[in-house]
Amino acid sequence: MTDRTAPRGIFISFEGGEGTGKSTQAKLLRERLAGAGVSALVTREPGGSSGAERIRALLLDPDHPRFGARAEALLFYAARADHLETLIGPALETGRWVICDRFSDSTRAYQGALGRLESAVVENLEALVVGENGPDLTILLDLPAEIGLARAAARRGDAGVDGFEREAPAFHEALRRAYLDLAAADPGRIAVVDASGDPDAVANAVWAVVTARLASRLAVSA
Ligand code: Z5A
Repeated sequence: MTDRTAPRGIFISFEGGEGTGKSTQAKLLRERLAGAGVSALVTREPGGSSGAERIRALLLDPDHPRFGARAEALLFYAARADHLETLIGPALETGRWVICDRFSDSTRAYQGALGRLESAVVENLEALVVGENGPDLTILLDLPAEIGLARAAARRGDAGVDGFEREAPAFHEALRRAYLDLAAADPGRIAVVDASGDPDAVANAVWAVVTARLASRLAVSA
């Protein structure tokens, strides 16, 4: 049942390059929050809602080369609009917290910085689609690209790779730099966490950030 008296939930996104542990940490954070009495929904981008998952299939089709940066940005934001309207927004309205594996900073890093799409294009789409409804807190999992790529390759095994996974190691190292630049430009929202430890050590570091930055909301929600 919808709780219309609850304060709006908190929106947290995880960002970082491939294999930095975003999906792993999103689930571990949900468990920590549950232990603190907070119900959180874990979702992902591209995708999350049924319409956005259909756009994800287009974007990550292993049999199709990557779209250009402009077309990709439009598709990622089309998926994001559906995700926000049908899943994230309604969950936050009922007081549930939302943890999202990637969000707009991925477009800023991949299509903006790496795809060389003018930042004005991304920020206009951001204003149109997201506006004031973006994450309250973003956790950037930082790791040398070669470690993330090795983790992702080990998990993938013999499965096929999509166009993003085919990018050269230098692309992934430049991506790391782009993310760190985004964090430096918006330290009030983006917290950088060293993702090189084992999953529990990284989860402890993530929890330290969440409790420090959202202490008042945790006390209210628990
Ligand atoms: N993209 C974009 O270009 N623009 C956008 O706006 C958006 C996305 C939203 C989505 O790919 C692609 O879309 C992505 C960016 C682009 N391209 N790439 N590359 P995806 O959703 O299929 O994949 P991903 O987002 O890159 O996530 P990932 O590669 O699946 O990695 P992860 O979620 O960061 O990591 P993980 O799945 O938690 O862990 C990977 C493996 O490492 C796994 O076996 C774990 O058990 C292991 N692991 C996790 N943590 C650790 C630690 N701490 N130590 C050791 N091993 C670990």
